Parts: sequence; C-alpha cells; structure tokens
Amino acid sequence: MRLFAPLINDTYLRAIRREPTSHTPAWLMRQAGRYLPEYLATRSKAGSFMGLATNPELACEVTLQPLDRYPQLDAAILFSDILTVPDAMGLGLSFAQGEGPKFAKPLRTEADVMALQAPDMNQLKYVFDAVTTIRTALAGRVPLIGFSGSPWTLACYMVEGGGSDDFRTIKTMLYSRPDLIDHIIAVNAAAVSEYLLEQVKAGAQALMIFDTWGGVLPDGVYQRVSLASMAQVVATLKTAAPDIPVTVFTKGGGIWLQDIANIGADCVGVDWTVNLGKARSLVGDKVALQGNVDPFILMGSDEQITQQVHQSMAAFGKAGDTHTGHVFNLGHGINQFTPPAAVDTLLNAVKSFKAPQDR
Ligand code: 1CP
Repeated sequence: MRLFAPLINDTYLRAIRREPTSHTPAWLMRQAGRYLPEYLATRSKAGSFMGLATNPELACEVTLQPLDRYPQLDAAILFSDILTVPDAMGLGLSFAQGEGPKFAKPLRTEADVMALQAPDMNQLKYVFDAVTTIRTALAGRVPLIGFSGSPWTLACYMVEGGGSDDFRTIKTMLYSRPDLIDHIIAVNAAAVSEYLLEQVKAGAQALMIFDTWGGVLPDGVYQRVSLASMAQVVATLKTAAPDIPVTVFTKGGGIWLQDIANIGADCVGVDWTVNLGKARSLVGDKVALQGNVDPFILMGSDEQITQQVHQSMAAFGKAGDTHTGHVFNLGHGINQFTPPAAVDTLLNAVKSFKAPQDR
C-alpha cells in the first residue's frame, strides 16, 4: 500500500456515507475541461486531448485547475476519459480537432465481437500513474474520484464507432443479435471492474460509473443490459474494496431510480428531470443522491443560477437533516461554452444555501 497524506476535507465522503456534514459538498461533472482557459493552454502544450490524458504530470495539472480556481469544490475527479478502455482493447481511439471521439476499428461483425477481450491493464498504466500523481499532489486537500464508463455506455461507442444521435447501429445489433451485445457487455463488465480496482490501488478514494447512454434503452432492456452489468461491477468492487464508495449515474434514469438504488452502490447520480425530494422519498436511506441542476443554467443570470441551486437544494432538504446524503452536482457535465464566472456564482450559491432549520 502507498502512503498518502491524511484527508483534510472529507465532506464528500461523509455525505456519501449519509453522515452529517457542516455543509452540502459540491463537485461538478467535467469540472476540468474546455470552458477553462487554463485547460486550453495546457492542452495546447500537450498537443492533443490524448497527449494530455496520457501524460500523468499534465493530467494532474488539469485535474487541479478547477480546484485552484474554485476553492468551494469538495472533490477532485481524475482527468481522463471513459474511452481509454476500448482504446486499450485495440479499437484505435482518435480525437480529430473540433470533433468527437472516433474508433478506427468499431465492432460491426460477429468476428469483431468474438475477438474482443478485456485489456491488459499495463496498457492503461498511464491512467493509474495519473491517479497516483494527482493523489500525491492533492496532499489530502479533497478526495480523488476515479471513474469508468458503464459496460453499456462503452458498448455504444465501441459499436457506433463514435458519438451518435440515434444509436441506430448498436440498437440494430441489440434487436437482431442480442447474443453479440451480451458478449460485449460481459467483456466490458470484467474490464471495467478490473480498471476501477486498479484505480483504487493507485490511490482513488471513491469511484463513479458513468452510464451516459442507459437512458436510451427501453424499460426492461435497461434493467437486463445496462443495470445488471453495473450491478455485477458494483458487486465485484464491493468484494475487493468494500470501503471505497461507488456512485452510479444513468442519464435519463430517473424513472428507474428504485431499481438503480438496489444494486449495492452508495450513491446514485440523477439528472435535472428528477425532483430531489421525491427521489429521496423513493430511495429512503438506502443511498445518497448526487445532482442535479441543469448545466445550461450556467448560461443564465446570476439570479437565475442562485435560484435554481437553492430550489434543487431545498427540494432535497428536510428540516433537521438537510446536510445528510446529498452531494451537490449538475445533472450532466459542464458545457464547453460555459462562462467560468458562472461556475463561481453556482458554487457560492451552494455555500449560501440555508436549510429550513438553519434560517
Ligand atoms: O477537446 C478536448 O479537450 C476533449 C474534451 C474532453 C474532455 C475534457 C473529452 C472528450 N473528455 C474529457 C474529459 C472527461 N471525460 C472526464 C474528466 C473529468 C473532467 O473533465 O473534470 C470525464 C469524467 C469524462 C467522461 C466521459 N467521456 C463521458 C461520461 C460523462 C458524460 O459527459 O456523459 C463520456 C460520454 C465521454 C465521451 C467523450 N469524451 C470526449 C467527448 C467530446 C465525449 C462525448 C462524445 C459524444 O458522445 O459525442
């Protein structure tokens, strides 16, 4: 075991464990990235997004940028991408300037699918090195969150070969050759479990599974394909690393909240379509909740931002125990056109919120 500095601000971990905290902890999905001028400067130094992600020193630099700019943040998230795993499986990831991710060898045929194997974790050493470098540089300031895509969300990119508007290619495979999808999901679940456990060994103090595209599946198929494979990953994590909290986030998964709360994760992320108070009454004290302000509120006036933040927090709140089990976040990642000053307004609004019993 590596030795790291003791944690100074443990508010995020306490909230996930549903312990009382002095304030509601906050971090933001995609808190590092293109909306920050300092990120764009480091990326141009690295030459490309993958140049940045594969260089542990530079990945560390961009992970810390939002924490230096916004001292209100209560957690750091590893700077990397969910698509590093399929890249290590040999699919050939590239990011063309100004475009989304592309795979040179997407999974299209039975032969492609049957040849798929979980990657050799040595191929992802740059990620684990980044985790250790970041954890050391944080020096206990806030906890470090490691992450992965869900087996289904990774499968979407692996079959489509990049981003998609309608998921036609993967849904065609799903409804014509479900056996092939089952195979991809099984390989991905093994890969994701191993990948996350390696991040823990390298120093990650919490984990998050991004199921960005679970919400494109019909009821029933979601549970069988995406949720069941996330449950399998969580079970593996809980056996090997029982003290590391796990958050699962299915964008568009609000309607399946009770199912998601039952897979053994510690915290469930929800998007802006969900009312946090209703969500809380559905899940009880089974899990903490993370979310859920619309990221585009950051394009609005300071008054609107503050009002939306307070509304989301008040919805969660219940007199007497407001600061238990809520991790403030957006309902999805920060958009690249977000003005950095709006993020400061948002985080100040989280801090200035007065729960009913504090007023
Ligand atoms: O040009 C650039 O600089 C690349 C933009 C970028 C960034 C900043 C990409 C490409 N990935 C990232 C970082 C990233 N991705 C993080 C690090 C944390 C942080 O920034 O603070 C994380 C957690 C992710 C996760 C990720 N990547 C998800 C899941 C979360 C989500 O946003 O839904 C997904 C779906 C991706 C795929 C991806 N990577 C990059 C892009 C542009 C995309 C979306 C592609 C698409 O579907 O169109």
